[in-house]
Amino acid sequence: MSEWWKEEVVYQIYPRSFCDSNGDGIGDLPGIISKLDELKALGVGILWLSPVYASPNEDNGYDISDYRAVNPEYGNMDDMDRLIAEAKERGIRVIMDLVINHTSTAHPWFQASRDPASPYRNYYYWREGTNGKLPNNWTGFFGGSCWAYDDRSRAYYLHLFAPHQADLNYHEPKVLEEVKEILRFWLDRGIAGFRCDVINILWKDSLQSSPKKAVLTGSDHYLSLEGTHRILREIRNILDEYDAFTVGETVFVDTKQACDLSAPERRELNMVFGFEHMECDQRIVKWFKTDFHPARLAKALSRWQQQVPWNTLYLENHDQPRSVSRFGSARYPIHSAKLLATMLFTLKGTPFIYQGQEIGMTNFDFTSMAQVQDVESRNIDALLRSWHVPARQRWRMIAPTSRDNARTPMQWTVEPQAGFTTGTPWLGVNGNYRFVNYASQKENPDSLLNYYKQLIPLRRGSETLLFGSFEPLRISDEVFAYRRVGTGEAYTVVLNFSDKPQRVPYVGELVLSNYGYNRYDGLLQPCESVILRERMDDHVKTK
Ligand code: TEU
Ligand code: CA
Repeated sequence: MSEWWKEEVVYQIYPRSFCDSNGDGIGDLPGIISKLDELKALGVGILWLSPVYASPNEDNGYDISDYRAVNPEYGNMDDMDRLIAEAKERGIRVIMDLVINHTSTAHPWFQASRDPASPYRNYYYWREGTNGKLPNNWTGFFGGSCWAYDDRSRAYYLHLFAPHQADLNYHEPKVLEEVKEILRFWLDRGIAGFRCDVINILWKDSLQSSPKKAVLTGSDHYLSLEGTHRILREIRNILDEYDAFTVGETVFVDTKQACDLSAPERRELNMVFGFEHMECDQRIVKWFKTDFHPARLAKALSRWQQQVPWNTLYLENHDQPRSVSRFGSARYPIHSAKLLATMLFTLKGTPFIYQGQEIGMTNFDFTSMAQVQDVESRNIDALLRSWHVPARQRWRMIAPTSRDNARTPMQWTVEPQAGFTTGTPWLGVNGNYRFVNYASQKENPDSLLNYYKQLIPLRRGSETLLFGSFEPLRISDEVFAYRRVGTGEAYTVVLNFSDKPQRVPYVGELVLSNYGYNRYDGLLQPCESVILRERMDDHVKTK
């Protein structure tokens, strides 16, 4: 099997918010096709589409009602075929989101399963509560219980996410057989692989109650269990027939579990998304934001770099606030966005760009819950309200962490609605599009976008940046420095996360500074990042 996915850069598209071709305010497949030249120019080799399947959109496509149909809001199967073909012409592979932990409750399987006599009954977890109580005490990812009652069934069904996302029951062997056919359906159309949604929680070993936990009571019954490993190996057999690629979204994994899920010899996933570095600014996941400490981010990343053979490198996706708002300096936003990009493309692993990250899109400018659509934010808001938390306080907790921060429409131009649509966008456009937009950055040689266009070929053209080993040099709240060592050469990357100049002892020939400098003397400007190169023969060991 070739490992083609190691050298590529992935670009994640959230279709609803990327580009609207017909003025209905919703991004679509023809819109994506119209931007393929831009993606090619950026240097992207893989496009990951968040779900475009038929869906009632309770969770914007992560609630699928037909795995073999394109959501008409986004286009039709011809558009999908055209996207795959046009991307291929430009050397870009398309991967899809595979959401198989749950289906929409609108899916025909679920609708049939509501009848206790149906052959589909066992596709889901139906349980009667005992003595008017819920079947167990588990809590869901979006807050509250994960059981919903269905009158027609006179029973509860399990949903680890929203009530409209019913968990599939993999104890029923037919479920995996269905999934395999869905995989073949898309692989035969030319899809190059899948990003696998919450893939490490498929197998539930039992539905017993669990000891109460701060986050997610019950998770000991489904996190990365042997049953899941077995399913992943079966799926991999099919993927290997097509030389296809998988990246697993794996929740609550440590480096050991990440290795178990992605080690090549185990033949499960090719790589996984860990979350530890994304939790470095959150005390209780999602709910309270504390200050960002660069050392915590660097420490988490370093540990993963050293302990996991091949990483995903990401700072954003459709579930996370924008990286420049989170990890960047308010005084030096552009330099810090470039610094973060420097880090993204010089660590070891496959880099993922989330749409808009390459132009430094920021968190939304919404001022109240009324502008938010995300089901997770709305659930958390309702839960906090039920605890009598005042509205202002609720907003202060939700605004910085809401998933809608990442979902505002892509900012293409200075035209109304940022050129995303000629109609009314489904979610508000950030007012800063007048100065944060693709078109103006394309023209400006010093822009973030053009900095990405320098970094991507730099990584691609260097065996050392692609495959060299990783060694941390310094981890502090001011400076994160590390070395990538290859044959005959080494790169030293120095990132000054602070707003103050920093003197550092590292040496080497300057390859790239995010200030555009062509001289380096060991003194870094605020939020300056440098990539230095040394040939091994003139290599002097530095600390
Ligand atoms: O996310 C899984 C997941 O862990 C998230 O719920 C995460 O806890 C939260 O969003 C962090 O803010 C995946 C998808 O990426 C997400 O969009 C879906 O809502 C979810 O699965 C259910 O399919
Ligand atoms: Ca549209």
